[in-house]
Amino acid sequence: MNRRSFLSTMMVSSAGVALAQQLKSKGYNILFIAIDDLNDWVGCLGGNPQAITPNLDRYAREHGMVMNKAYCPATVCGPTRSALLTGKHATHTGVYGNGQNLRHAPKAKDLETLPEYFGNRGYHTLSSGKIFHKHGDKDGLDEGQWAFHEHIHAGGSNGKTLWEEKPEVEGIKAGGSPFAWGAVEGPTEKTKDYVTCKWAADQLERDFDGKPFFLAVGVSKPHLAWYVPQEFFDLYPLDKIEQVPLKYDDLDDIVRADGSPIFKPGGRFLLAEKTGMHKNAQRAYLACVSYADHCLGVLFDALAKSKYADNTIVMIWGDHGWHLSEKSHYGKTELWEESCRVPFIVNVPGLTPANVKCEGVVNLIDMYPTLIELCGLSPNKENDGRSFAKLLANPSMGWNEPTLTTYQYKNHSLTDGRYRYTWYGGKADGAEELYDHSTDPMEHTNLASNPEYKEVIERLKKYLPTHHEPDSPKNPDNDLKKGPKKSKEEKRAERKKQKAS
Ligand SMILES: [Ca+2]
Ligand SMILES: [Ca+2]
Repeated sequence: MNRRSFLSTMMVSSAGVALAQQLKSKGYNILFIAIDDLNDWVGCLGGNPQAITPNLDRYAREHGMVMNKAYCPATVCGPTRSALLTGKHATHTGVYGNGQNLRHAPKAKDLETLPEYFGNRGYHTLSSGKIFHKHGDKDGLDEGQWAFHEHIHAGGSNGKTLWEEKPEVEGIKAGGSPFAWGAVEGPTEKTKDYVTCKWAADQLERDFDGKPFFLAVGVSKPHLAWYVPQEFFDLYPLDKIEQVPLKYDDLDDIVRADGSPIFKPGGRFLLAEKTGMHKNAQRAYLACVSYADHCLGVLFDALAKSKYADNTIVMIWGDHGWHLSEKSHYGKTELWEESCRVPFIVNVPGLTPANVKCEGVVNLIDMYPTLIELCGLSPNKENDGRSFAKLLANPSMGWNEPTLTTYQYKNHSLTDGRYRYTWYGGKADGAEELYDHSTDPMEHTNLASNPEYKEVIERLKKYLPTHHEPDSPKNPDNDLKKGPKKSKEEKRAERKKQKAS
């Protein structure tokens, strides 16, 4: 143990003793920052050493604690956000897919969501950008505005496209969001995430009638499509990009009982492969990560200068991971580490030591009960997660209970910080995967059929959910992706209203 970590251990032990007292005296505000589809390609997370993220890195170094083993409750936007915002796993709500709006799910619609919980208990709640998943609904676009006292639809618009790349091969479909990228005309200050972060920065100059605030900010990149200003592509010269190593046979050992493979290479992977665009795609993702980081810098600077700097809890999280060719896959959805692990940085002034990496296993669904405990509210009995407030005060304590990530009905993955165990009860008749991260961090060797690991599997299996709520109804109005059509006058009036507020 070097001197620095010894001192930080001393500091956190005393913090642990005084946890309850310290928290009661604070009256914290909350800054809740979601970054859509950001994986661990962030400097301080170490997922890709090429990532240029000076603002997130500086925030972690000076203020935040990096939760190095943080996992999402589900590996797609809608279900992971539904779970962490309602505090309930998909297995209890039946919200397993992006087409299901929690507001129409019988087991989710009456739950008090995280912002409502704070809003109903003395907090002023406000948001902009994607916090809840968006759904077209009969009354228009439902982006969770009902959960906040104030919600501003994300503004800004990217300028015209300067150049773009869109890998195309006849007969191969990418699937999902457009697999395309390129540079848009600046200035960066006019683009969506910058406008959102600037809006949030401006809120920190307000008073909230003496109430604490819950400010939620949703950053949209690096979600596809990867269009950001040229300056962010310029950070990564294409010929300097170090491509993720390919392992073509990696899926061969993930098989059904009859030995047939469960997975095949994804459409986006095949497009990148056939067009020779792996480097281009990975560069574009990195450019979007740096763009998101740049926009967040505006918010971090504003917080540091504001009167709320010392009494605001900050939680910065990505909603799930993202594969960039690992397991022959570009995207989220499946239950491997690259999809399940998320960036998560936490600052609780007076409690969390800065510049510390915490190896305790946490899940984003744990944020709800943790924020409740940190802010001294009474617990919500409906919460599935467990508060990690103690861990924040004492980041080296033992904490590694296996945590759950779900993808669709009856497919689950558990990790305890060393092993990842996955069970495909819905997808492949109970087929399994087991990886040992102490020797195989990229999950290349499936140990599930190796008898030496029988006990490990038996131990982890006990944590699989016992209840599987059937799929909740698909949102009947989901094809109204953007809500009913609006006239030019209506749109203009809306913009005016947003500007004024
Ligand atoms: Ca997402
Ligand atoms: Ca493999």
